[in-house]
Amino acid sequence: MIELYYWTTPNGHKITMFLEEVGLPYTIIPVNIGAGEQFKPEFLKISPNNRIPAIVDQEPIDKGAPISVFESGAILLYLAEKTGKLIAQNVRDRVEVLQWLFWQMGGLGPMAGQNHHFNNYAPEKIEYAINRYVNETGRLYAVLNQRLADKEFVAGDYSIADIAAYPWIVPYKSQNQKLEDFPHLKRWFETIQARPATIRAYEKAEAFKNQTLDIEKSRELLFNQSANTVGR
Ligand SMILES: N[C@@H](CCC(=O)N[C@@H](CS)C(=O)NCC(=O)O)C(=O)O
Repeated sequence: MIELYYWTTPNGHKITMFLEEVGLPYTIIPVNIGAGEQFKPEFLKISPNNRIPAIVDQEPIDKGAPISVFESGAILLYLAEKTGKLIAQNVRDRVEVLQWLFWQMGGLGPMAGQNHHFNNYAPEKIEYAINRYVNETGRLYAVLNQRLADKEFVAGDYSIADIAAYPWIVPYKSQNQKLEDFPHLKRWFETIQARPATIRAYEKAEAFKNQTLDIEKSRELLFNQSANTVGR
């Protein structure tokens, strides 16, 4: 059984998408990041960066003690290796998956995240920051679009590289992007959106959607973190 520490955000959706796709049994442990649950000491033990997602695998393949993993890319890779699914086994196709997985983790995720922040959450509209992140998000969409011009999926067969990228394209409107500008990306997006596992993963999120809290309090918790939040 996989214990999934989860909230209804793009990085959370990555892991439910994977688990639904491969049919590995899992249980969701909600971590309401708008209510500060990511700072609970028991969560920090498995996710020291106070971010979701994280997992605890109660049945690792070596039959040893439970293994905990944080960082969505590391979790996807761990689960792909555990199951032998959604990652190629031969060296050439595997490195394709890995480089696009890392591209998402180091580029699309962080840049789209800052785009969301400065467009939707920052208390002031800072034109320079908004332009910087909207343009960079657009550039990354174009890179993905070009990659998909002659491929059904990012790295050949459907893989953790697609799963990592998809949830960051879902909120394209709030990133000030138009899918019509990226036809190959649009085709890829609609193909993944229609997968039964994707539909199930996003349905899982619905159960938690009503747990909205005081928006100001949530913003204070999420956007005023510093070294003092962590301690030294
Ligand atoms: N690089 C990390 C990013 C995780 C991340 O930013 N998670 C957000 C939700 S998508 C979070 O937990 N935020 C809580 C906070 O900022 O305190 C990953 O991919 O797992």
